[in-house]
Amino acid sequence: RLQIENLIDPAAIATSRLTEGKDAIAGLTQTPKTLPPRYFYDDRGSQLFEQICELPEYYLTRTETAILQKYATEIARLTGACELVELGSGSSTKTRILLDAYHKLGYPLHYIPVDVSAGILESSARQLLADYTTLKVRALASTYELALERLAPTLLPSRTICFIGSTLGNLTPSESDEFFARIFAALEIGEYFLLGVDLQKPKSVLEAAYNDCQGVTAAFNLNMLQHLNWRYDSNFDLQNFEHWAFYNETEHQIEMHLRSLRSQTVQMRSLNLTVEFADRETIRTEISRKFNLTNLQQQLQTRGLIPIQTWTDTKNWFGLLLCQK
Ligand code: AVI
Repeated sequence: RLQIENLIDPAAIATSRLTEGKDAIAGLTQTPKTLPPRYFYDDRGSQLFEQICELPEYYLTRTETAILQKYATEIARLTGACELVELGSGSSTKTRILLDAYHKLGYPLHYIPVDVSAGILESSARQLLADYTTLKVRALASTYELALERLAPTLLPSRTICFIGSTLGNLTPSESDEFFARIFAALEIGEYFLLGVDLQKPKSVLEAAYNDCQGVTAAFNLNMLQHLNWRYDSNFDLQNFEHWAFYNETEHQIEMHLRSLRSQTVQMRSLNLTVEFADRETIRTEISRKFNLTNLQQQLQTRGLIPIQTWTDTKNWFGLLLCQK
């Protein structure tokens, strides 16, 4: 019942080695400096992210889970029997709520988790198969782009592509437009897109979520430098940087930065790059956009993904949208 495909094939890996690090070079040689959030997720970073999801201040995971628990049956009734594709499936924890709902309605369970981390993909798929005896899994170790291009025709009456956890917020507006176009292209008319997003709310709540008391988010942010040290044979001294996160009210986004605590020079040997930092200069490591539901619904509609139902929690902190092509 388990099929695992690695779409990050040898040819693609060979090409990615050649281009590997280009994004880091581009980000660190521009002003202001940036680094792509993908560098958060080495093994330690992925563990720290799981810890973030449990933090009292980080309401996102808890709130989305509660919405899913309340409305999963309604979602399953609306879509009917369908194949579930999940982009960025990670540990697949929240997906279980959906699988339970489809199972209770007597629908067959076909699940296609997509994740760049083959390790977590395989272990969570095996665990799911042990727990759901009728489940069929086709796990794709892949980027979202490749996976969306390679979805085979579904054997069930419909398909739902799930993109939950507010990962959309980590894409810039132009990247999300491009992403929606890819979703549209991957769906047949009448098929579904389930999207979970974090919503605009008071600055104090948002800033607390990215500046937790235990310092887990700070460790997650700083770990990016550790990751770059081993990946690119670099010598970032973590003592010389600090975590800085704030809500940019004009752009409606949390920005995470790493701030240099002195003027310093860093060598990134395998990239052949020397990076100079002024005292207090920052590297922006992530944006996390906070959405207005009406604007987002309009944007999806424009992209041909028609929102047919939207659910939120009692505080209107998080939104779950079911769209249909
Ligand atoms: C993965 N993503 C939705 C998280 C977020 O909230 O934007 C990443 C994160 N960054 C800091 N804390 C969590």
